[in-house]
Amino acid sequence: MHGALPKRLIDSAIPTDGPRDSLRSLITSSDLAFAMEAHDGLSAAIAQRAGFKALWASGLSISSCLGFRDANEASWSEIVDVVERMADAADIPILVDGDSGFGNFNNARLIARKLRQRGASGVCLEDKAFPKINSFVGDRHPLADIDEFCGRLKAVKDQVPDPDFVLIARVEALIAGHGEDEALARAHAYAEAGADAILIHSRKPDAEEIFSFTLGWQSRLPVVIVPTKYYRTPAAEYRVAGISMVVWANHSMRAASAAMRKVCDRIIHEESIAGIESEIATLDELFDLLKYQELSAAEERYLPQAANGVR
Ligand code: SPV
Ligand code: MG
Repeated sequence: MHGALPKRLIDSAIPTDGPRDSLRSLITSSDLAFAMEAHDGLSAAIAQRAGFKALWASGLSISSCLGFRDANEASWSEIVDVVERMADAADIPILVDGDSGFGNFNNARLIARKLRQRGASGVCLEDKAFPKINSFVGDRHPLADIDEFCGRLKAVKDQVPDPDFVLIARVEALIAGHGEDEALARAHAYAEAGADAILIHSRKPDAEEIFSFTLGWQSRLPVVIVPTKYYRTPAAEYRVAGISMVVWANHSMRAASAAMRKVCDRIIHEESIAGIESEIATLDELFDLLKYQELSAAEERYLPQAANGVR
């Protein structure tokens, strides 16, 4: 099913290949959907080329690539700028990790509006205070007051009423060690506040607490998960549990980091780039991903022959 495309996607600098599923249709469909992490234009283009139908603009990955820690060290405007590069380089919907909203209701609604303007199809807000710290770091994960967090969600909904912009409420109760009852109570409150879906996060090595949550939740709203720590669970089990979307949250960034480390180690030791040439992306592959052929075609069409160096 093809939903209406956000205007920004239609205006994308690089011509699109045709209509895409909207983020809302991916999340509400009965099929399990997958969102692939991206952190810049190139990783977005690669994920689209691989066949992913949605992107996760990961706070951890974007921060890491900017040399920041995932602790709100990157500013909201830096995140928005990266999302814009992703939206220009790929024309599949982008779900943005909005952390805890960069402050109170006012900051949350501002970043949501800016993300929408710059090409995002949705934002995920987590029920923590500002500044947050990545959910896998340490044990101190104080949760936001439920009513105050509901205010953030309502403010985003009021500020961006666009039905093509999806608001996901991320429940961190399991991460903070408060258990399933607290997680369910929070998820119900966020549904009342207008969230379109719930992201339930866990850092256990298996998916048991996720499946227990989905049993209690009874599909009141679509459920999104991030199986970074319980990575051995097969996707088939998520289908059985009625989960709507799986986010592969940081794997392009971690793959790039490992590849860069290896190539740097090789080059410094070998004092040569000859040995790694066959192991890295060719320049033609990059030119293809970023559609250089479109630029050549555009030059033919728009650039006077003389200005093009042709006499
Ligand atoms: C991210 O990708 O930044 C996330 C997911 O928020 S996690 O790192 O699992 O918290
Ligand atoms: Mg994050």
